[in-house]
Amino acid sequence: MVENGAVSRRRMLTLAGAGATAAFTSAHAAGVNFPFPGGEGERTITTAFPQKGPMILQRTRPPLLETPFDVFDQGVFTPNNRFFVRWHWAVIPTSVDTATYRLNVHGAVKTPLSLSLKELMSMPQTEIVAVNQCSGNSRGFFQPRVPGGEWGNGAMGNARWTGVRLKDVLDRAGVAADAKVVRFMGADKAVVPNGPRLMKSLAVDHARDGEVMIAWAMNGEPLPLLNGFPIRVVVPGWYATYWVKALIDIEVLSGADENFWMKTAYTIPDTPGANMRPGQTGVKMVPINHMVPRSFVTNLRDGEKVKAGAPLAVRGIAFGGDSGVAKVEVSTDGGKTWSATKLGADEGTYSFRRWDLSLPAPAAGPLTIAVRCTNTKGLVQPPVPNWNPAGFMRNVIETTKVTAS
Ligand SMILES: Nc1nc2c(c(=O)[nH]1)N[C@H]1C(S)=C(S)[C@@H](COP(=O)(O)O)O[C@H]1N2
Ligand SMILES: [Mo]
Repeated sequence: MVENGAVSRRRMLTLAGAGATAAFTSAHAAGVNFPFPGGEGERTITTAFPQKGPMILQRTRPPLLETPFDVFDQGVFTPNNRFFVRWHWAVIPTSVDTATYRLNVHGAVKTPLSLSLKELMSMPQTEIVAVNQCSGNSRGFFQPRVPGGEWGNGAMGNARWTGVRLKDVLDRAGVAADAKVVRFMGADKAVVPNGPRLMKSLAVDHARDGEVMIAWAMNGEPLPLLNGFPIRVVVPGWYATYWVKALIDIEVLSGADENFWMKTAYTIPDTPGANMRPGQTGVKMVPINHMVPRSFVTNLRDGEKVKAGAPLAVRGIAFGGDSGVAKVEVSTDGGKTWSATKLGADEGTYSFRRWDLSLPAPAAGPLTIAVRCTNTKGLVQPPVPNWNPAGFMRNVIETTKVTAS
């Protein structure tokens, strides 16, 4: 698939046609249950979804699949077949005809477009590495609990995205001078009559920043069907809700977008860290937007036994959110002192970054390892978890509790 670092357009279209007709069989869980890391409930590993390896099953219709956390220890790029999956409505594309597929661009533009995949893919190509993270990643850890997909920490993934700049597509259509926002819609549909189809929008200037893109490949391969084949929006540094999959429609609006998915769903308190008190009223809500820094230990799990009296290798991943990773530090004394870790290769501002540290030999007994990331804008992970009713934007300093013996 990769020729001179770029995905071959012809191969993509050929392979994609074949891969995409892989129809769904009804998904059955493989029957391995394990407890939710937060303590409550049980989760199941499934291998029943097309183009996906073992995934944590959150919901079958629509598919909500979480990446098992050990995958993040294997490298900073999340393999396509282990990349998490989230859809809002159950009527999702189960096959795609790449020959007749069209992306329509209309609204406040000079020339409305109806682009075939071939036309889109013959435009100048661009690539970016970026983390796709659900707004509700880690929601299952919120206290008090909140309703929604009870994700652990695996509703995120990092990939190299290949496609075209949204700016180039918009310039081809010629955005009107009075345009305010650019709205995206996918091919999925509501199951209930009048259910609002998922639509998300970005301010025109953001949509035209040259980073926001329409991707047809991730990690050098066509997008898996469940991750938005054949094309999806990629908004580096912003939460995944804007990364509209199976993109078929772009509408340029001259006014604000007041559709359900912008005005009602996916809003956060307009406060530092999107934080408020349970039950607090009169809080101003705004659409969720850019991501915040996070970091995780990936080679040790809560409850694991480690060797006392020998240096302890700790490693993991971090990301800066809407900027790069400036530093990642570890504390084993409850946050009194922090040790700098060694950062791995820089794959780009919006990518996962590997970190490594050799801890001095622990004495026998319990050991709590805390890790925190500071991004290049100077924002650091907070020691206290945030709370909001939708369970969005968790980025508290995470801890891993092990026992040395
Ligand atoms: N068409 C479409 N795109 C969508 C959604 C959806 O329901 N429909 N959900 C969004 C949300 S909330 C998330 S978290 C991401 C998940 O991307 P993934 O399934 O590729 O991991 O897709 C986004 N794009
Ligand atoms: Mo999401």
